[in-house]
Amino acid sequence: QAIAILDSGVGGLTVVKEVMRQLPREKIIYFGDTARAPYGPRPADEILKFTGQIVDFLIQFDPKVIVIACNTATAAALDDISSRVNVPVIGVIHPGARAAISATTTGYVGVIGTVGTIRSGAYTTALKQLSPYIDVVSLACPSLVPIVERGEFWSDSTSRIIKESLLPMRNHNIDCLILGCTHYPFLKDTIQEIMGHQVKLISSADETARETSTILYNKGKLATGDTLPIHQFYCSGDPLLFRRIARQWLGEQIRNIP
Ligand code: DGN
Repeated sequence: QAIAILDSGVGGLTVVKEVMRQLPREKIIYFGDTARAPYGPRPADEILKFTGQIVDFLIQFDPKVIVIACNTATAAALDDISSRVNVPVIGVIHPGARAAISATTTGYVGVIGTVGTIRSGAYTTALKQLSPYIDVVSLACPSLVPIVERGEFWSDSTSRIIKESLLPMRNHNIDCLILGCTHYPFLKDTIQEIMGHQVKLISSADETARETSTILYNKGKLATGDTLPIHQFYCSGDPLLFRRIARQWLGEQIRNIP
């Protein structure tokens, strides 16, 4: 049985990488809805519908856990999906919020994400549940996902777009910034440079992989055995572009994408 991981596109590969690192024996089946990305600007009911379709596809593989490695889809669909499938479903927002709470020392936390994630207020709710006195500054950065989906991580225009997007966040005295979109770790170095090194960047990938591991452990479902798994990757859009980005991010481990 595999761990099923989904995203609107290539962003969930940031979670895949961390799951591979923490759980190297687990087989992963990934679906990136690259043909319909970005989800960020779409209405919540459409995101719910798309996420449901992907889960219907992944459930055929009889996964032992489903990871919604997309903040936008987590905000719109986690509760609905959890209530209708018989497998544990993990989102990325609570793990991200937990990681930020343990990282902040001043209690001033920034969150960047898609329009859908920021509009949902899901991070503010999750952070305040964990620590009521936390101050949260949220900012939607809709221009960043398309850059990542095109695989343009390092151009001058990419840096300019990131800089312009983050400008309002730089006026706040935050000590950590949640990358509240699984696409953003692809742009981490530039984001870090623009925000300054006093700001700690939080990606939910690490904590999400840990939660996956805990759930599998508690259910007695951690993979055993010595053979390394062969992962499977699916996308709904251009497979060559997907493969290029996945290879760049994950390295040789995905050499055999068909
Ligand atoms: N990776 C998705 C997220 O974490 O929100 C990006 C959503 C999108 O498609 N814009």
